[in-house]
Amino acid sequence: MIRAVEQWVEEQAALSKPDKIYWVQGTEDEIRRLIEIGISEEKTGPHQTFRELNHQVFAHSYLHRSHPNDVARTEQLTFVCTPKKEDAGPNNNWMEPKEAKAMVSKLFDGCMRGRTLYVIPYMMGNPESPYAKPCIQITDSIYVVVSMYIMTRAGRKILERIGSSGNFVKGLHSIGDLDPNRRYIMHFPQEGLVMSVGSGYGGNALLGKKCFSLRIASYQGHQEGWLAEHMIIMGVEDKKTGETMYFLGAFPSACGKTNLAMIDPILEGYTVTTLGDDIAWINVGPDGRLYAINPEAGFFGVAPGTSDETNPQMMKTLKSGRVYPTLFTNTGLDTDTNSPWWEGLTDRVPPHLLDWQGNPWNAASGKVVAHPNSRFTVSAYNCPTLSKEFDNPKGVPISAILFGGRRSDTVPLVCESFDWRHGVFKASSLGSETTTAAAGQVGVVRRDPMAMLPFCGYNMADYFRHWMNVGGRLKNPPKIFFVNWFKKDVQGKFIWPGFRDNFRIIKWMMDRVKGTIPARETPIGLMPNYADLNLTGLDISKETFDKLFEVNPDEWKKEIEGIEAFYGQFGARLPQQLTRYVDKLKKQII
Ligand code: SAT
Ligand code: MN
Repeated sequence: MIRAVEQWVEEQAALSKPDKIYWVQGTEDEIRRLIEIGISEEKTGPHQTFRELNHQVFAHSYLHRSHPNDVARTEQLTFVCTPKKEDAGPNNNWMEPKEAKAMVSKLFDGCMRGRTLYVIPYMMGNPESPYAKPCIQITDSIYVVVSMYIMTRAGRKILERIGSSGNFVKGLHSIGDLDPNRRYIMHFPQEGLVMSVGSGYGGNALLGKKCFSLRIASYQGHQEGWLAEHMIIMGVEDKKTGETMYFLGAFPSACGKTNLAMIDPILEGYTVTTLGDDIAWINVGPDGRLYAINPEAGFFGVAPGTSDETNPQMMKTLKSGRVYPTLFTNTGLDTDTNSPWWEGLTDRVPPHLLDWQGNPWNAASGKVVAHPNSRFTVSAYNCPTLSKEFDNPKGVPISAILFGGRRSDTVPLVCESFDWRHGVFKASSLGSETTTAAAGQVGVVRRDPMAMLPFCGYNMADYFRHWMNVGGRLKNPPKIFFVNWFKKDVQGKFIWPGFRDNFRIIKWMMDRVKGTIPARETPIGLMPNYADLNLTGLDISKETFDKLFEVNPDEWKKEIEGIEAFYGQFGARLPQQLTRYVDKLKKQII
């Protein structure tokens, strides 16, 4: 019955030559057994280990320590392999598919000798949803299997959904020997195939995440008329009317995306519900509105900086342990309590800590306790603010899309685009500062369109055109807003308090969506009037407000140069509309 899947698995097993093949069932018993195998591996091997943590502190939680060279995504080793180079675009590393396959196949040849090959049937999205997609991942890592349980809907029942068809996305993964010289993450969008070798890290190894749900899915969305985006999904309920408005939000990393998805509103009368913190699949519904689902079923978030202050809902999520285990990867360990610790978790640094590599830590070393990219992997169903619409097969109707970046100048606190097309122009030229490193050094602005630069599985010029086309099919397009929580004053201090106060901006957007307040027109978009932004309890004078919403011609001159340089690499493939927007802006501002 499941011929196509079995045949593919057999072929991969013939290549990688495992000792055993194990088909993942998806039962709780099974997870427990796999975790136990992982715990015993800790004693025998250096990698892929689980250590049981104190369930009193973080219920049902385990610590995993990775190889020290395998702690993040490796963009330079990530390829999009299309027959023609131009189809991958200047935004991707490219290799010819046959050549790429031949090269990685050598690395897969015999790589699972002495190991078990796990077959994980899984679904991105609720299996009931017409927008969900079935997949098979093969891996030789128990850490990856358990992570996929948490992050996706995994188990044998997905095989029935696939039936005898060959209609599933294929992911072949091996941790290989973890040598960065033999590490490749290869995407074959035309075949719906990912081959990843040499890394056990989330974005490289949980192939349902960035590899499939963004790179392959964005390609499929381009073919099929939908969008796969690097976005949070959140609902804001007005307690008085009981109505909920749904937002999407795209931000490059380190801009507080996960915190926003779980924001605790500073204004009375509203409840925020969470639907997703990383990826959204967006379709045009039968009524001509945009509908979004979260293809994932868990959160893979950065641990450092997460605390009861910055994200109390996430802390509750991590402590819940209700559904599935919770994994901590590369955090430190408080040996007195046998619980994870990371910078920012508590003000008081526990007296006895092991660092993320398991070595005793002392403050004098000047080293970090947790790796800056240490992570938690936790089921979305443990989140107390999870929306009751989370599993709605149709998704939720979207009223507004937010785009954001980290900019110390130029970009105002919030700005509404004139319409969908103008919003696409602004999102396609979105910039964000790389973190401000040494003293005095200003962050470098990197263009990161729609926060998708590392995740778009095809030429971004075509992607911009696709965004324009999707808008053309909408009867009721969402409003598009641009936010920048990170503007700084001359002393280099953040002007806007951020965190919970960001809800004030959300409230302004809600009023704009409802059409209850006017906005001020500027060359770059629509901005709030002082009287319409609820600033009660904040010390924001009219002067400060004006600074937050300033459109400075010198700054914008530089911005336009940056946009033109970025657009230049797409040549004639870039939609002309985009250059027309730049030209218009130039005339108005400079
Ligand atoms: O790529 S991951 O999803 O693992 C984390 C990230 O956003 O960089
Ligand atoms: Mn992400």
